[in-house]
Amino acid sequence: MSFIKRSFLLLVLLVIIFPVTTATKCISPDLSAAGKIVFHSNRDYNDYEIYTINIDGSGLTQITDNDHQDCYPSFSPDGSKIVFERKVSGGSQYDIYIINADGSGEKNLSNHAYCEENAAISPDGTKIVFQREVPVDKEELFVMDLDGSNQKRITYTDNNEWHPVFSPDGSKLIYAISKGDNKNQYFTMNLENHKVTQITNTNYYLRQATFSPDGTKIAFAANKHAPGDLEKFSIYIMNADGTNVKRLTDYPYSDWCPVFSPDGSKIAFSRKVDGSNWDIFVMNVDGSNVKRLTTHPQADKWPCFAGKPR
Ligand SMILES: [Ca+2]
Ligand SMILES: [Ca+2]
Ligand SMILES: [Ca+2]
Ligand SMILES: [Ca+2]
Repeated sequence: MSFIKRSFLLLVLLVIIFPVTTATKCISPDLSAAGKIVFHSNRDYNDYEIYTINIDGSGLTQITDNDHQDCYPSFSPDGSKIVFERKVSGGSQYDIYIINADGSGEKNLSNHAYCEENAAISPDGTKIVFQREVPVDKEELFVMDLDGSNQKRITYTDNNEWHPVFSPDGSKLIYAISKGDNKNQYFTMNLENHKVTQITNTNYYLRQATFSPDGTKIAFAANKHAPGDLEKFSIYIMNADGTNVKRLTDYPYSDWCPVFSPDGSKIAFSRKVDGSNWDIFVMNVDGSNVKRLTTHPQADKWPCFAGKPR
């Protein structure tokens, strides 16, 4: 056997014995779900339902169909499940639900008299972080297992903690704290020691921050270009430590809720296209090549990619 053949065999054996481990511990996305975006819409002119669509705008699929408000969906990392929040018809508060991406197996995970919102699944697919409106203390962050068990409260403050999402390696959360000044500042929490680090200190309002898949950047919506105007948000990007803030979109109405594609090359977001109608858009990560994926006159909002759970 030649040296080259022996070396190749050795390499194959090494890969079999020591599989390449990714630094992020992410589960490989299901290829059938790759590029899919989940969002909520009231395009049936009733209450909100959950839908999915492909990144090229094809394959629109309705996932839920009921009289309840189903909204703010997030994919699991493998694209097989969707978490979302529901306010039942006639109800006054939300619960966190999970459903299979084909619409089967729906389950109420929080089933609690307080309002639970903004659920996001961890990159290893085992935990869900969410916010619960705890009376007196206002919004607090909780984590639970994917079946709703082991609910644990992880913040105890007089401020509102909200919109939590995991970092791509699952080691920390990024989330907003609102101190009643109508601005929001973003913080990270190390999930091992619960150390909290403030990463923004702005005089403008920001919301919906999310890490890039490699953890080096944070995309968010903000009105830095029009402080005080809550009708004029754009998509921005910054380094993970809060430095080097750059504006990516420039539109007369609001752009909200940026999310990275699993390969980090694209950002999907929702845009208020004409002052009332919202649609789902996708662009390159540098803000170029903006493409509209939905065109329905009703609201289409809150995109999230399969393979990058918010
Ligand atoms: Ca509904
Ligand atoms: Ca509830
Ligand atoms: Ca709080
Ligand atoms: Ca629309």
